[in-house]
Amino acid sequence: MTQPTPSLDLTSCDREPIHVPGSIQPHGILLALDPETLSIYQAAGETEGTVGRAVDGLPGEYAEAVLGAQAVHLIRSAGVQSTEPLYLGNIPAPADPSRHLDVTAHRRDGIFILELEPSTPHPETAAQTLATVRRISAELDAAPDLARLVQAASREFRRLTGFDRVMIYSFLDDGSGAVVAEAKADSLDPFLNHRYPASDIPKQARALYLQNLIRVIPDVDYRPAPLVPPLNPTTGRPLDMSDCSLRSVSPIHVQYLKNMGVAASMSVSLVVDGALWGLIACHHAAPKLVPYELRESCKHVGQILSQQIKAREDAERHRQTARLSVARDEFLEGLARAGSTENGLLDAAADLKKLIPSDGAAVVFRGKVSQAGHALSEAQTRELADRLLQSDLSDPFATNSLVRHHSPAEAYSAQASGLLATVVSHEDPLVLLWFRAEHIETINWAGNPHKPAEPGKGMGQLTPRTSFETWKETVRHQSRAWSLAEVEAARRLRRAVLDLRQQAALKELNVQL
Ligand code: BLA
Repeated sequence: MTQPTPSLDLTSCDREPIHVPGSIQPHGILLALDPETLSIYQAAGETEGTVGRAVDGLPGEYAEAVLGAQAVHLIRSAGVQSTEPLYLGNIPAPADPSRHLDVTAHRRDGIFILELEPSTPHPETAAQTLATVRRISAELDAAPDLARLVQAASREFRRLTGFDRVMIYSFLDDGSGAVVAEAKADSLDPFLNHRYPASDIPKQARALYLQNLIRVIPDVDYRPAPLVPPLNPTTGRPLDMSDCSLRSVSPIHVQYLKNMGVAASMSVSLVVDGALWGLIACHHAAPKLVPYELRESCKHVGQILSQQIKAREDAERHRQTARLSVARDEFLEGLARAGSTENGLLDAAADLKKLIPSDGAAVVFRGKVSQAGHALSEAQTRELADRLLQSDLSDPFATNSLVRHHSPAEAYSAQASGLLATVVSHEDPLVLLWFRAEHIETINWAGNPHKPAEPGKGMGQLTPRTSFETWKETVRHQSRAWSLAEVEAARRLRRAVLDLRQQAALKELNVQL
C-alpha cells in the first residue's frame, strides 16, 4: 500500500506569531516594568547569576531593590518613551560586580521593557568606533558599481564582526532570495549565487525585519527562558517582543540553522525606499555573542550600505532614463518629419527597436504590421496586438515571460519571451511592441525549492529541509526583465505619439478649413 503524501502547508510558516514567543534567549535578562513605579510585571532569563534572585521571585518587586540605585537613576533620567530601544549605559551585575551589563529600554503597549546583557569586556572609545565606521564607509563609497559595492560590504562586515561567513542576501520580486556577495573562511563551501525559496524567510519575519533592523542568535543550542508569568498582568496578553533583542526566535528557524551546520547567526536589514531589499546574513560555526556596542556599529554599517545601494540604483535609473529620453527625442523628430502618417509610423519599426534595447520591435497600425529585428510572423504579431487591444492589461504592458499571459506565445518564445507593449490608440488602432529573446537561466537552488520543508513531528508542524545540496533548475520561456526606466520610456512615448497625431489631425483640419 502506498502512503498518502502529506501535503505541506507552507502558509503556516507565515502565521507563526514570532513577535510573541513568550520567552527569551538566555544570554541576557528581560524585565517588563510599570513605567511609573518601576515595579516588575514579568521577568525572564538567568536572573540568579545576574541579579542574584530566582526569576519567579521577581514579579511584584521594584527595580531598585533588584538592580540597585544606579540602574534606576539611569532609567529615570533617560525618560524613555519610544518603541525603539534606547541605550541607557552599563552597570555592574548585582550578583557579580566584576561583570558589566549593557542596559537598553523601550516602551510597548504602555509597558516599560528593560533588557540587560553582557557588555563588551574591553569597550572601544567612541573615536575608535567612529574611525572604523568611517573607514568602512569610505571603502563602500569607493566601490565603482553595485556588484563591487556588495562584495566590499561582505568583506568589511566580516572584518568588523569576525563571523566565519558574511553574505549579502538580496530579495527578488517573488520573495525568493540570492546570495549576491560573500566573504567567508577558506574552509567553508561557497553559498555565493545560491537561490533560496521565499518560505525560508516568511512574510511576518520580513515585515518585522523592516521595523527591527538587527537580530542575533548567539547560540542555536540555547534553551528558551520563559517569561514569568507568561501573560502580562496589566494587558492580560503575551508581551509583544517585536523590538526586543533577546526575543526567542522561531524553533523552525533554529532547526534550519542547525541543518546548515551553523551555531550562531546575526542578520542586519537592508532597507531601500521603505522596502526590505535584503539582509547582511552572518554565520558562525561556534557560538558567538555580539555585544550591544558592536551591534550598533553593524546597524550603522547596514544603514550606510542601504543608502549606497539606493544611490547606485538611482544613478543607474537616471543614466538609463537620460539615454532613453535622448533616443525618444530622435525617434519623435523622425516621426514628425515623416508627418506621423500611416507610412511614417509603419516605417518606424527599425527606429523603434533602437529606442529601447530589444531583439525585435513592431508597429501595428490599423491592422497593418511592420517589424524589425528578430520578431514573429506578421500574423502572430497582429494576433498579439489584437489581444492587447481587446484586453484590460496594464498599459504599458511589460512581461519577461509572455507565455504566462498568452499561450500562443509558446510557439515563438525563442524570439520573444519578453514583451513590452503600449496601445497608443484603441479608436484608430495603433500598438507599439518590443520583444526580447529567450534567455535560458540556470538557477542553483540551495536544496530542492519544491520541498523547502518536511512534515514535522506534531500535527501541522514543519521541519526545514535537511539538504542544501545544489538543486539546478533551468528556467525557459523567460527573457531579461524590462527595467522601470524602460517601461516608463514606453509610457512617455505613447503620450508623445498621441500628441503628435493630434497635432497632425489639427493641422489637417486647418488646411481643410
Ligand atoms: C528567519 N530565515 C530567517 C532569517 C534568515 C533566514 C536569515 C533571519 C534570522 C537570522 O538572522 O538568522 C534564512 N539564512 C536564511 C537564508 C540564508 C541564511 C535563506 O543564511 C541563506 C544563506 N524557515 C524555513 C521554513 C520556515 C522558516 C520552511 O526554512 C517556516 C516553516 C521560518 N525563518 C523562519 C522563521 C524565521 C526565519 C519563522 C523568523 C525567525 C525569528 O526572527 O524569530
